[in-house]
Amino acid sequence: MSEPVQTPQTSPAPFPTRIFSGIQPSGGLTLGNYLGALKRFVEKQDEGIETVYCLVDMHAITVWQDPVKLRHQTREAAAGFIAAGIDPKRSILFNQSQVTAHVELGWIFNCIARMGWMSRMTQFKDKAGKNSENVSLGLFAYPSLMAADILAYKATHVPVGEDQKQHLELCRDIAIKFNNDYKVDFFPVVEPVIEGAATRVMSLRDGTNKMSKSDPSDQSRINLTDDADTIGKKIRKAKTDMDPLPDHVDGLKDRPEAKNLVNIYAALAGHTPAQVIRDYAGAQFGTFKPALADLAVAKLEPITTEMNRLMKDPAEIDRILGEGAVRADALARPVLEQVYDIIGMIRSKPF
Ligand code: AQP
Repeated sequence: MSEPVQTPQTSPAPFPTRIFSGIQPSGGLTLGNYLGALKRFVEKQDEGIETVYCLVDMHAITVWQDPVKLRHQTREAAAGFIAAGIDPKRSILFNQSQVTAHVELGWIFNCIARMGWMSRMTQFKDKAGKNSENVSLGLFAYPSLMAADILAYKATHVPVGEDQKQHLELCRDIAIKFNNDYKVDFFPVVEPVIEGAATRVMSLRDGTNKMSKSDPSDQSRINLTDDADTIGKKIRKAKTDMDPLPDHVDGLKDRPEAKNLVNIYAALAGHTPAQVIRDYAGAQFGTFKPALADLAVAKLEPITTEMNRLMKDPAEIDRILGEGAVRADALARPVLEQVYDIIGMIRSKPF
């Protein structure tokens, strides 16, 4: 039996609103990453909230990454963020390995989190599959490093897709247990921000599986680097059933592929799924898929074009990430030093 999560002895002190989120550069960014996370990152930045965004390369290596590809994917993801609207002057944008506070706090959280909590993480179970004896220890500890990413900035809100909800609950448990164990109101209890019509974009080949950058089938996803022709082909070939679209959203209930395409349309158009159904009630996929493909191309092509332009100057991307890392470090290091003090570590090294 793992230790139960205690309720805080005192309620956490009010913390100023700060957003943190991250994406793993473990492949090219997908439409799922864009609609579930990146689009929301831009909206939060544009609302004028303090935003800290991270390419979590240390998380990416919890499964094998080819070093040359990892470096390319990290730059490409940074280009994707900027092309989608992240302004590195208004948001802090950096890669995780350049700010060592993440792994230092991650280790401390490994000593706070309980084995039982980690064993219940469905993402670990999904990724480990039948091979759990053979996956990295880092994959098991992934959620405590994720908690460190967030809490190193005392972030209060974390925009994510639906799949990250359980990890954020664990982040809350870690913050509560730390505050309780050390009798402090030090870490905020974060709120997940899971918004929009496509919080869980599904595979184009199987409406019951999440669209994922590491899915072996490229046909299962739309990549932010796909050109108009490829996007059109992937949507036209997307798995669907034989029925026309229903005249009410309830009619999508047992039709995962149809529901996925309607949700994608809604999220891209900034509508609700009900509005999409109103416009396309009774339409065959032969009509709906080309309309979705046109919309996807119209929304994604400007991002892809800008990403390609940015990728021509990798040194500039590295400069932006380095500058972001300096700003991130300035926020995270004092938090970590306070943590060392709270937990009783001697910090006497002259600087
Ligand atoms: N299909 C999705 N629908 C909605 N949101 C999604 N996200 C990922 N896939 C979808 C959101 O994107 C953010 C970054 O995810 P991540 O890269 O840290 O890890 P992930 O969730 O494991 O994403 P992938 O694409 O499936 O990566 P791999 O294949 O490497 O594991 C998160 O906010 C996530 O919710």
